[in-house]
Amino acid sequence: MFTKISTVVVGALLSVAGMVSANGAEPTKFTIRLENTTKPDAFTASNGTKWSLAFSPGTAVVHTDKSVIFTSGKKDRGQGLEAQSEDGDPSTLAKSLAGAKGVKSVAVFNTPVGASTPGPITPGASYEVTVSALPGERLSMTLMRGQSNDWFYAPAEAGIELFKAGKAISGDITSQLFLWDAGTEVDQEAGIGSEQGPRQKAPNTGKAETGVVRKVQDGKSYSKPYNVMRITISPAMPAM
Ligand SMILES: [Ca+2]
Ligand SMILES: [Ca+2]
Repeated sequence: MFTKISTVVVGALLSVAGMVSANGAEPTKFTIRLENTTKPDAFTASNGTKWSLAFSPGTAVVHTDKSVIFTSGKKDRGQGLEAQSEDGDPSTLAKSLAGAKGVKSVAVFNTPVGASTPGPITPGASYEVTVSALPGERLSMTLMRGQSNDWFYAPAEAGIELFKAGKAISGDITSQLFLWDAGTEVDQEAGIGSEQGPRQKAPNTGKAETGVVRKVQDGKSYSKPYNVMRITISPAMPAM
């Protein structure tokens, strides 16, 4: 009986603390997990080559303005999205965004869970990254789709609202991500293109495209993020 009463009291305290947080007194800490849900050698190219899909290190950006990384239908801004999309290197983009107008924080994720050195997430592997945000703030993420020339995953340019009616979002947000073409390098066939990440002789190698940032619409099921990855977000319980 006594145990049961204590549990009820603790629950009541937690919800009070949660309300304080939602009102903006304290930022909420969110843990984001990005998991590669594909299997090794799951895909076959037109020449019969089997290939696996991997995703690169990337950025998690908390922002208040709505288009801090790119604008759909416009050329890449030359702030590092090209290296993120072509070579899987988020470092230049992260540096450009840190302290930029409307940007609250920039985190780089580059080391798979359980690994000791940076690298891509291969089939079954995950990244985890933590961000802090106040109600009204938004989340954008960028990461490269391996086996492409210049394709990256990100939400719509406005980002993902981290709070709904003042309450921190929680759960699966994969459906809010899209696959984008950065418009910086001409596309080759996935998995075998000579200028794609795993095969190019050096970073930033390949035929320049001078196109615009746009959604990839190649009709392939593996180009839908929810068929190849799972992204979940968990807000931390407020500290007691
Ligand atoms: Ca392209
Ligand atoms: Ca390339």
